[in-house]
Amino acid sequence: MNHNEDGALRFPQGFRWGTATAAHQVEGYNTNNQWWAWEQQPGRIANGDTSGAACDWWHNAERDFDYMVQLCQNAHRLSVEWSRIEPQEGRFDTAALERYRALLKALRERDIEPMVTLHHFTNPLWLEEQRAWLKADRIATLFRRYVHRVVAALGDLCDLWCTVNEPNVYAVMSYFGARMPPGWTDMGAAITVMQNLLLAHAVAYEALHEAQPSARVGLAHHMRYFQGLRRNGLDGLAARMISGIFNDSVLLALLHGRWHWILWRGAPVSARKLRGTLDWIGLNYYTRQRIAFDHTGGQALFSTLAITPGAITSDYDFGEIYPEGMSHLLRQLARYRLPIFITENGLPDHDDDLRPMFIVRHLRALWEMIQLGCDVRGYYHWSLVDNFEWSEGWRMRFGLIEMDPRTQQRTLRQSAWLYRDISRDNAITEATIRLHVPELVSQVFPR
Ligand code: IFM
Repeated sequence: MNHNEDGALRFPQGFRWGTATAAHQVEGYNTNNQWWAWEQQPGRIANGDTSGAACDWWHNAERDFDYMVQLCQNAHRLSVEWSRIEPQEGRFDTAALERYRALLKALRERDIEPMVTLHHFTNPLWLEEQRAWLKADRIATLFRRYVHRVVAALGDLCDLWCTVNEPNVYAVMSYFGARMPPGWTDMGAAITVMQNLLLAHAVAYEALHEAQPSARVGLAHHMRYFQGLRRNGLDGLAARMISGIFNDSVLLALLHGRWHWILWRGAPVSARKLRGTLDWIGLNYYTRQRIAFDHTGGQALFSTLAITPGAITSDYDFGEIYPEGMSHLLRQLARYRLPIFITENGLPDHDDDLRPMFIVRHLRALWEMIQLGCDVRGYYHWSLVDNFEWSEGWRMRFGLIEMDPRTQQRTLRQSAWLYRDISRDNAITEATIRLHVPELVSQVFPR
């Protein structure tokens, strides 16, 4: 066990402590993508919010990079915005690539290792208008060319790449759940888009390795810990089916080279071509998801999403706080014997009354899994600073740092200091827990 004499829970040397963000959520005025257009339509975003200036990173991300230093972070996951880099089909904007170079340099100067995500929910308008994610050959060609340009421009500053963020969330929410543009409710389209996202991942994997032999390429996979709501066979069965589709289909394709039954029909290539295209696995973990069987059809496939009765949930019932779910999923991922990053983990909690407990309990669980042999290399908290939360607009506050989008004023939340202390010590110490969350001392350090 990685304890010190003082009983501190130590993380492996070189462990990455960071935060994660996405271009559209922080940069501001990304007017050339499908999300900007969607935000202008009445009724799409809670409270009629728009991303607007977001966190003003396009002009001044460096202000928040300085906070990362103050908070002892040594890693940051950010994304690059395709609609800035290729504003028109085939026309690449060198000024935009220069700005990304400046951002990566600014991180490096601060000893913060960047992880760059290439696709995080947004598409250039021209690409969206072509419905390119529904066309395998088209998207493979376009994504390959875009990735080649990005790695050519940024490859000397970054070798840790995340191809696609949450392919399952993007496919389902955009093409079936109608919560993201184009707002469809077409299960067939969602399946096609999911297949094509996995194909695009594999294409990017190849392109990145061609251009940069040292590249370390992975994908950020959103997994929920699915469980039946009631102790009856049918809820359990429904939970297993949904878990197979939402969680396992990605792993099945990229690690086993097999299409899940739901993705098999009409697949653009043999899944064998996708096999072996992960150098590491990224886990975005937020919550446990209960599933209730519904013989009338439910939300989909005879299943309805539910929350454990009486569970502690974060703002707007975003999700139940359940760190044990992350441990279960890590146990599953560890079987693949690849390095793992927690590429996202966090909660919306405006008044920060739950976040300190959330962080400590998840990091305690993570530490335990590392002791059991899980090769977890880093943890990226979602997020550094309050940012534009898609269809929830500005009402869901995920930041360690509070940010008022009207004034850009930042205020560090208590949990920022807690996370700072853990990152600084590369350990959870009793002193840190006593200082920030004394009520958890006996849970974190049972005698
Ligand atoms: O804000 C999002 C992020 O863009 C993708 N993963 C989940 C986060 C919180 O909902």
